[in-house]
Amino acid sequence: MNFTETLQNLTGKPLADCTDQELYLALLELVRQKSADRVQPVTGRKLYYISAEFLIGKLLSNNLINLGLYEEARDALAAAGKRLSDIEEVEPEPSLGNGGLGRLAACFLDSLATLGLPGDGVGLRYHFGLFHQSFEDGVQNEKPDPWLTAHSWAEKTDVTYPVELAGKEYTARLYKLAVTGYEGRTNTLNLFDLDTIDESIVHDGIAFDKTAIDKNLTLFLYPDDSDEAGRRLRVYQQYLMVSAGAQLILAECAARGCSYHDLADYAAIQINDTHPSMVIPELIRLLGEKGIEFEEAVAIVTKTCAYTNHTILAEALEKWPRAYLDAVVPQLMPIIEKLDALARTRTKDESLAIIDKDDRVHMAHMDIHFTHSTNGVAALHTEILKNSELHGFYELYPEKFNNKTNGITFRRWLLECDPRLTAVLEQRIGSGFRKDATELEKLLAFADDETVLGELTAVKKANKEALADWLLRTQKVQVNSSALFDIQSKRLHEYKRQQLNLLYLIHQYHEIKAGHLPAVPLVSIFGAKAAPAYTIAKDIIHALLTLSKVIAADPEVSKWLQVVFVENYNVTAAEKLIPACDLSEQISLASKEASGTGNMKFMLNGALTLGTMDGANVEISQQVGDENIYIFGQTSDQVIHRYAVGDYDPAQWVEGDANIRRAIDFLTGPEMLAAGHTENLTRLHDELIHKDWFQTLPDFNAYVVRKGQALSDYACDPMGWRRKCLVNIAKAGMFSSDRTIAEYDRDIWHLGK
Ligand code: DL6
Repeated sequence: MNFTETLQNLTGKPLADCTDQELYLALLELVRQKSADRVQPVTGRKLYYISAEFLIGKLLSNNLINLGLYEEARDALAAAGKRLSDIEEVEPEPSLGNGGLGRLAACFLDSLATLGLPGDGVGLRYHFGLFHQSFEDGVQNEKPDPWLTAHSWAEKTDVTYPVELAGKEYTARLYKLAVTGYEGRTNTLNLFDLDTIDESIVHDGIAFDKTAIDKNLTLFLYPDDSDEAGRRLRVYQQYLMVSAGAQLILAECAARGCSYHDLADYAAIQINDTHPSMVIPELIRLLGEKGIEFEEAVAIVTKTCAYTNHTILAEALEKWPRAYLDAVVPQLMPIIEKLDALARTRTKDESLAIIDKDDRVHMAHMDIHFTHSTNGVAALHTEILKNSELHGFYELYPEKFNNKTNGITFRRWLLECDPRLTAVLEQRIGSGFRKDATELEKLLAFADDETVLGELTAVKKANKEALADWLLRTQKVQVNSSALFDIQSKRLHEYKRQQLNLLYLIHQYHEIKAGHLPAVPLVSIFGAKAAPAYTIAKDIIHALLTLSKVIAADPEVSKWLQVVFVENYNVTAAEKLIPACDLSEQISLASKEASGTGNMKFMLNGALTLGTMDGANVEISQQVGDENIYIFGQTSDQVIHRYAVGDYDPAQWVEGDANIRRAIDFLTGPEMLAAGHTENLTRLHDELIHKDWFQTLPDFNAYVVRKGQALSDYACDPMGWRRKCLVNIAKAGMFSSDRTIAEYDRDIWHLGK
């Protein structure tokens, strides 16, 4: 049976007579059948990657590519007058993640399955994901982002586990989502939910009764935690995930012959950030129920579990008030107390305790004491953990610390999102890079080949035009596709410094008004969601949207400069933006971005990085060499020193620098106030002058100069620019998540053995 006939069997009618929805469902079913054929038995150790986030994105095209069906499907549909791209649009995107942490988890699942390794995800089946972002009157608005339909990728099972929350028993139901590897095996993403969730309790955007646990528990990822009920709700969610997950792990291992004493021979558990940390005491508790004594259970769990740290931001390292845990998970508190006592026998250093003197439970501390591995996610990040943030732990357990530089799956971030570039690469260097990313280096042989450089230029042009069409269709924004596309897309956070870019744009506005025209017109594109309770982040969004209006209304400036803020930035939007980017903004305050993975995606798609020496930017610059990246700003040592001295006073920078003062004062000047809201703009203005916690101002001038250099290189030396792009693509191989996963397996998991 050929592909058309197979699909027709599923739709029950000629493809030409089907709606896109019917074709989508038929393809979904086909993928299900084909991926089921690739499920393999598990022998030896299997990985369970527990994570609050799995930012999987739309799955149809990714699955078709991984199963080797993409071209056949596209051609069969085209023969019936249908377009696969239209059918892709039918699929709702699950917004089960917030940013890099969740997308990393999704890339890891792809690589595990591609490498043929047994490794499943464990998480929650949020009904409305993070939230859907729209802009109204220049302000971020939040709404639910539903993705669950009658026929979803996540299939309901009969498997349930009891979970006790605040003394009451709830029933966690397992949903399974097939994870297809590229020419690999099929693994599973296990997502837990309650049958009692009531979506109708959500009102006025994303508000709901935070105390109705049976109805609200899995409605949203990261529910607002600005009040106590919200914070407790996060504890409820985390325990549902780890308790159901731990029960699943023990049941699966037992079914394969595990006696529980030998759990570490059957399971490797990776704790992705601190959200799943309670899996440690929960496993100890469950092993106790199986008759295993505390000391032995601790040893088993330590051997089985490993922890990944994804941030040095103290506020993101969770510390739960003991009272919350007493209320929500009283069954765990005696175990956590015993773990705290045990940890205290290993060190007298109070700052390494699990329960501190203010009765807060430090989840990361529990992870480090009671897992066998703690890893950072980029070389610099791991060094900072070892030398400063977690130095005491490093002294206590030097053997536990290791680095695993993040990576991205090239199936989604090259093959799927940039078919034009993929075609050029295949024509020039063959298709080996699909499975062995280091083969991209073969492209270096064409670094001086004007034909190939011309092909790369044509790809970028076509991708920029495609993005321009998409922006027009979805955002009602018209952009000049012959301008330089400069993109900063990532979570909105002060440490990522979208505000630095904002100040640059204001500076450019003034320069253009003064007749100092840039080397090339610039379209500056942003994509970012701000946490609903993060006031300053929302003020930054407002300032950018307001500036965008001010510039658009000024014909003198708008010929040269345009600011576009994409609504509801998600994986689908990223797949449009990244292939079309010329200049990738990676401008976090050095030392604060653990790794970044957007930086890798942009590089792979032939954008040049404008960045600080932070996170994986450091390794990118080592790969491509100084001449193929635009680095600026303070080093992490300088930043850490400035924090340590504690004398940073932004007001002095404002007073001492006319350009900085002009840019900051513009925020509350007449043009902006006429177009925006005084309250938001004034708050941001004051924050920058009086706090500027992430040291925007000391990096301002260096940023302006370096960006000016990039613009002028782009305009004055197009071949030189394209050559740099080629080097970036060729050197991206090290950032494949296949490499990352192979390292985790080699050093931490030892899967299948
Ligand atoms: O490791 C994945 C990703 C890194 O690439 C980012 O640099 C890092 O910010 C992110 N971490 C988090 C955790 N919380 N915070 N902040 O999202 O992890």
